Amino acid sequence: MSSNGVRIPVDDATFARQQELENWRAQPEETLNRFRTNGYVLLRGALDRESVLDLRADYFSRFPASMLRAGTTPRDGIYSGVEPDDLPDYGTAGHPAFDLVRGPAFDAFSRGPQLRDIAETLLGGPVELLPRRILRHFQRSAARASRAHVDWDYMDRGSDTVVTAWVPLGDCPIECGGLVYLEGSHAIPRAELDRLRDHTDRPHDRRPISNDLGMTARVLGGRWLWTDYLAGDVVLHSPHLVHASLDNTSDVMRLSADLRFVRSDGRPDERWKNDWSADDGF
Ligand SMILES: O=C(O)CCC(=O)C(=O)O
Repeated sequence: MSSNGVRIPVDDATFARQQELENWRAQPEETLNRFRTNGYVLLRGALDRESVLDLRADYFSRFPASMLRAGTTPRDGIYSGVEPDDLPDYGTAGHPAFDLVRGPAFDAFSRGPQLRDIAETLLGGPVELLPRRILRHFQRSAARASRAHVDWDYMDRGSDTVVTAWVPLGDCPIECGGLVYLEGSHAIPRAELDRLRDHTDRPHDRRPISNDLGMTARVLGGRWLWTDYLAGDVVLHSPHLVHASLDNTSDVMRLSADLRFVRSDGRPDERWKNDWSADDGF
């Protein structure tokens, strides 16, 4: 197991499964209770699986067919090992990720009533979807993933009545490198997070906490909470919960969206009011 190429010990001191909440639709109070207690809540089957897979197919069909393993479909999203030539940098103008987040299908998907209802349950009132919606695509060859961080460090110029919905766009078992949460970390005092920020591969950027997830868990305490996500699942987290992602070691490409909702009486961070572009600097 690794994240950004840095190995992580695979043992019970470092990893544990995320909590599941059966029949969450019938238990809005318990859903909220879990979210407040744990800083995240995993909701199985919250979205229509076929709609999720349609969006996956839409995205991967925008690449040259040579990027997909022969005999497979864009809906499968299986990497051939051939990196397309002549693509703009990831998520910048002209790249499929840049175009997808500006298109009507992605817009309708992210504005669907299911996600809004869940966000309203968790934030306790009407919500607005923040326009800056990030699409993430990680494939095996890259050894690239998200460093340990809290969302608040990227959006601290607005109110913190915010919830992030992390939406896997396709099945995402652990070998595809999904999102992991550091158990109980929403309660860790900020000064303790700050102590780790020197131990990073990006010393010029004070927002990530560390690229070394094993060390992060040892120093801060808690285990990395993982699960095998299925298309249709959504996991929601507090802006103060430490999270990261793992390297994809599978041929199945990881595609996901992070969508953020702010309570309507809160003030959105100005930087999140425009469509995402990977070079927007935020
Ligand atoms: O998908 C990832 O690798 C990171 C996502 C994330 O940081 C988030 O949803 O807040």
